[in-house]
Amino acid sequence: MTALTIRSITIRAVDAPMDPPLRNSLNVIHRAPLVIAQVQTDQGPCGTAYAFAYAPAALGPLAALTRNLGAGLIGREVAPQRLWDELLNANRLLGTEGLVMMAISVLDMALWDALAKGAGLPLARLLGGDLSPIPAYGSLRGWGPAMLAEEGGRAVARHGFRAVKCKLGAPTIAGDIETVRALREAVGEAVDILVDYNQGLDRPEALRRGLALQAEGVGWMEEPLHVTDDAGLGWLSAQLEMPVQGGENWWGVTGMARSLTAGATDLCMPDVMKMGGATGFLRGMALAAAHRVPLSSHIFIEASAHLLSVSPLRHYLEHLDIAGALLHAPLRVEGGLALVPDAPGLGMEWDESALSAHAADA
Ligand code: SMN
Ligand code: MG
Repeated sequence: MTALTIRSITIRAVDAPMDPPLRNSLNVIHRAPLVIAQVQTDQGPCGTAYAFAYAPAALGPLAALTRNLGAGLIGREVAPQRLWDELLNANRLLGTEGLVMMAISVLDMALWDALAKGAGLPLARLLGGDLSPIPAYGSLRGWGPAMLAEEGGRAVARHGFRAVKCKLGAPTIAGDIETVRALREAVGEAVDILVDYNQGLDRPEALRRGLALQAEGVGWMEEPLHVTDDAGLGWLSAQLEMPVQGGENWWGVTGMARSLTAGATDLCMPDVMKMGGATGFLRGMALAAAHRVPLSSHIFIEASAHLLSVSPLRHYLEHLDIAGALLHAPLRVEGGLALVPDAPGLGMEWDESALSAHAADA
């Protein structure tokens, strides 16, 4: 295969509705502000990927930063691992967390997409994996017993999930238990229930709620404490038989290494955007395997499906689709398994009319 070189990089911003909205104990996310990168090569293949800016206020700055960093790559070979190291090193003084890492990630994923398209292979195959379907769980968007029971029952019936995840963090333990029982009633005994606190508890409350949830047979307790409280998370996991899950807010391999070394979590679920794209995620998967910590993904279902196909200690793909409405063919899940698309690259084809309908100035 001849080398690909970067001719141009186009950055677009879209601000689509999050439908239905994502609710958790802290807020409701109504919008999906996405930055979309397109890497056009001189040889023809064009790679693409997206980043999730989270807040509309961050959309313009993230698009501008991605555009500016991308401008420095024009004329270079599509060599994502080499360019990743260069970008990280070049931004050491600015700092490589937050928007900087998010911008590097979306460029990195688009470069990998171009490389795999150039090779005529799905990314999973380019990385040495295969297209075996990946176990997925349904990540629910609602809040409270009634909404979650309805959504959970529908998700299991539609996609055949063997596990579903809901957000917790009601004012009292009784409120959380009520939610878990309503969901159990809707999904049945055979489906694992996973719960997510989005860093909302303090240590004593996390232990109290953890013991109560464990008695309900909950499969994991996600982000019970602040992401930086490695000592507290390690302490909690030693008290509970139910696994403590976390990692979606680790920044890069360095952030992940710090928590894993501290024994802060039984299970992990790094986020491909906060890890630094496919390159950062690949390095993180090796780190998790060395620590013997099973690894799941966090949102970004399209890239994660390919990456999990080469994960040594693969657990679950989180199925929470934030870009599907903008694609011709969203990632499919059947019988609780995510199907890795048999198409070159990541297998994402944008629906240009949907992108235009939600285009944002940035
Ligand atoms: C989550 C966080 C941010 C965006 C979407 C979802 C959540 C999860 O913590 O684990 O799904
Ligand atoms: Mg979470």
